[in-house]
Amino acid sequence: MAINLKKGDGINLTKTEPALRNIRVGLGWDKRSGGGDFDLDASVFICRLNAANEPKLIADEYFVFYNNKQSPDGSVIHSGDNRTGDAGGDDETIRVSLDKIHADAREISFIVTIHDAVARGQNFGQIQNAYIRLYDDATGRVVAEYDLDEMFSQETAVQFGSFFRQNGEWSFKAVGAGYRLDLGDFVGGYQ
Ligand SMILES: [Ca+2]
Ligand SMILES: [Ca+2]
Repeated sequence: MAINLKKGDGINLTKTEPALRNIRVGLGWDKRSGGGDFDLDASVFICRLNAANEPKLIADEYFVFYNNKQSPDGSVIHSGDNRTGDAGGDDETIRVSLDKIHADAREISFIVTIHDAVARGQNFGQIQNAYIRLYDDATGRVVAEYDLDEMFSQETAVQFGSFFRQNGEWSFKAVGAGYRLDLGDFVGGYQ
């Protein structure tokens, strides 16, 4: 059964999902009738740890987003930019093959942002049916999900969660931290 995550929840899937190797992260949202367009973006940061144990991008190309749809190691593939969320189901997806990830990678973090949120005066609370889900890509089963419009109504960015590698083993930790930031702020922090 999928775990419905609450704000700030931390869950460790190492024990409950030991077989997870191929993951899909799905971001979905719908336009409000009569409202303007909302452009949500799903992004991934594939990081090593620096001397201070902080996650930093292995290289700029390991930031996977709408303008860089595949990591150089081929482990992370983005479906491409969706600017309206018009269709049903997942509007943007990111696939991750844990077995292909660069040997130096220790952390893979997933972020959702609203494009131009400040300029457009937007936040998640104005969007309909916004969610982010973690699937087992082999079976399509939902492992965990956040309801973004209810949980993060005042915010413009959410750190969904991260995969961590320790001693060769990957685990996923949901973070569920909301921010009033844009994508550029996150990129600065991971460089
Ligand atoms: Ca988008
Ligand atoms: Ca949609």
